[in-house]
Amino acid sequence: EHFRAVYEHAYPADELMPLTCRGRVRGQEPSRALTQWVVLNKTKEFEDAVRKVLRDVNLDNDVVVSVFETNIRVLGGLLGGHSLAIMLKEKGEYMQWYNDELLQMAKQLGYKLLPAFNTTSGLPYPRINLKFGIRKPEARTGTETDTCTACAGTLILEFAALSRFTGATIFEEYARKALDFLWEKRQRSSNLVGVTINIHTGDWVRKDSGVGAGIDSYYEYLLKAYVLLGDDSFLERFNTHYDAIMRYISQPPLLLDVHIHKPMLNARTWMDALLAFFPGLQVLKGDIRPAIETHEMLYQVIKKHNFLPEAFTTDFRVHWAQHPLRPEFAESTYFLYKATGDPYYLEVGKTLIENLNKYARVPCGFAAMKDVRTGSHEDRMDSFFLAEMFKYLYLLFADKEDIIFDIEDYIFTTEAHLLPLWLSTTNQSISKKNTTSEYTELDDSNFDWTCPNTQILFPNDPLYAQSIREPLKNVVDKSCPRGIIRVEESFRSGAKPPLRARDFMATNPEHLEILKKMGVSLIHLKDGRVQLVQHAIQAASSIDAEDGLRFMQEMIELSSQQQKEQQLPPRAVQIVSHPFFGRVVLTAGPAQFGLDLSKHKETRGFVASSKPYNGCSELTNPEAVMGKIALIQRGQCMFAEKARNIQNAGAIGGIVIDDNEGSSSDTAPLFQMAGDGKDTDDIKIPMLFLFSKEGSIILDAIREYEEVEVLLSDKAKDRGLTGILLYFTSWDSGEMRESEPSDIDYYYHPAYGRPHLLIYWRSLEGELSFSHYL
Ligand code: DMJ
Repeated sequence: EHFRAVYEHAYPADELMPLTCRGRVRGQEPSRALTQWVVLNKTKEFEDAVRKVLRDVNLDNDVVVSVFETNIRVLGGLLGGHSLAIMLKEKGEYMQWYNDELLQMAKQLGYKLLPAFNTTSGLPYPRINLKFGIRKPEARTGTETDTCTACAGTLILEFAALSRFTGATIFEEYARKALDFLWEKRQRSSNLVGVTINIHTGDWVRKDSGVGAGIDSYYEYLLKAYVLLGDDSFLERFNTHYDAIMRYISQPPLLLDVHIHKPMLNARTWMDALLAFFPGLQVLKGDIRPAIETHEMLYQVIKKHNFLPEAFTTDFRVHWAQHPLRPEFAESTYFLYKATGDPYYLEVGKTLIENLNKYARVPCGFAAMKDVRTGSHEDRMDSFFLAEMFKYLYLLFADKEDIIFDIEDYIFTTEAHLLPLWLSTTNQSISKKNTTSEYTELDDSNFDWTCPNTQILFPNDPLYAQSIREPLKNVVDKSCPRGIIRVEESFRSGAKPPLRARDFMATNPEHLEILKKMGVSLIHLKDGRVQLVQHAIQAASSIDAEDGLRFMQEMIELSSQQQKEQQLPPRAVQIVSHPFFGRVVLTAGPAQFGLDLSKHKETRGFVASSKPYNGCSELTNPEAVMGKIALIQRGQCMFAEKARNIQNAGAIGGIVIDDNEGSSSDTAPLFQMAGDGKDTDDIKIPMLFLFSKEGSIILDAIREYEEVEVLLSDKAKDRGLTGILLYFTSWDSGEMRESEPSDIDYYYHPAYGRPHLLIYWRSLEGELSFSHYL
């Protein structure tokens, strides 16, 4: 019925807008939901749908698309359609006219994606223009430097299938090269990967690591590439990562992001909905126990909020309230049911369907939830709802006889398209990289429940899964703060925590151990500060939980005291030269020494980088900074020393740029650059501090325009504009919503001939989904 609704109201647009009963168009891309017809045993409808795709689809549109999404949704859809078309043709009744047309279209699309791989690393650019490719001015893309790990690591199934179906080896080669590069770049001591990576240098841009947004399907594709292609190196890589995931990220029943360099430290206190696919992957791996535990925890979150919120905290409160009808939980439910045969999972499926009907169903389809708390809707129904959610829910309840082919002969792509396993023995001409030497034997205690098949794993013990779920029965409800009265009493009694806030050092392993016991997690922020969060549920005992609360109380008092001492009005660095003309104003921190900009006239001048860049010794390029505002990097010596060195070289001011990659005034409070404890009256020039994100705007501007003039002042000078107000609109939903400041990157692009700033807003999946021209 709902497939028909899509055709009736939306076709040939990409997706249905279920509230307004219209089609959502981004380009005439092929239907992304072909395979469903066959799975649902609607063979005739499948045949019609294929004909429509062949008749109406044009792949040569001037549209910038995500390489990742186009691969998993469009290329995967075409290949899945082709796989089932040839299966049906062979059966002799349907699709007799079919002559590999979908495959030809897939090949055409594959070639269109290849220019994205033109990087030294072999990692693809995140986006490509289907008509103009990349980097040409008309392409409007190709300036990106970063991509997400999943974006670069979720290609091998579709690309290898394309190569093996067609004999054109290039696709599989490119996908393998990207995977090889990611594997090389894994953090060697933790064996984890970060969320985003620079496609040119291979440096990790976001060094947090989990199994959800931005990484998820990289892991999925390593294991599935082994299944589809039979190449041991993929399994070895997967097992190495899996061991690291189970060691650091899996904190049953939670899966919590950590830092790749400091994997014992949590990077967040919330989880995202995308990680709900992980129990399903664990089933494929054969590690059933943690799969049951995490799935059970997620199910309780769903029962509490009706849907899995886009993100939820470790005490199961809503963190991001949207729910775009994501299918991951249904996917895991299906695989767990297959593995255990426990009818409990049918009940789970029933609840999912009831909630969808009750809260998301609208006359034209199912609408995404804008806010699971209020039940409000968004006018969108993503293609994954049909491609994945419907398929997994149908398959959960389907008997073997309901499906006209043997689903065990296929592997599900991340978008639930089906690729035949016989591809493993077809056109195997791709040379495999020998990684065996790098593979070290693992402690396989994590794999106790490993089993090589997805048949019913515990036929003789139907209560097995239940016995694992039982202790977790109330995990979500239990997480509400407990023992408040007792804690207050013990506060009154004046008891002290085992570690005093004023003594705490984030680098002391013993302190970290105590923190862990008290249920306090340490989160390293991008700007180098640390954030502490306590969850009583994670403490070793209720006494430890109380100690944790006392410690946090002390910490709050201590930091509010420190903040009072540090409060300062921000200063500004304004770029005034062509083509910015004062429109870019960067928030800056003042110094406790040098010219006080709040009392004196602002300082205006061209900028020049000092040599050495840290400004910690006499400058070797005084002629370059003379009469200019010197740029100096933070670190290695006192701020005052830097100021003296640039002043001696003749600079009229200085800007210190943070050496902490990714720091920004959006996310970190400004601070005052302190003196060196001595008399700093000799420093006469003004000094300002910029976090790295703001600093790189100036550095990028120098790279592109060479001559960059700035104004250092106590506030932005009015040049017709008092500042820049930005609204971020979701490409997908058209809705305005707040994005996290750290999700925003700034780029200058000279190719358009007029001054502007591109701002990319990363979606949850790490996709660069929006740009704005000023
Ligand atoms: C799907 O498009 C894919 O499963 C992808 O790997 C991540 N999640 C979305 C749906 O939520």
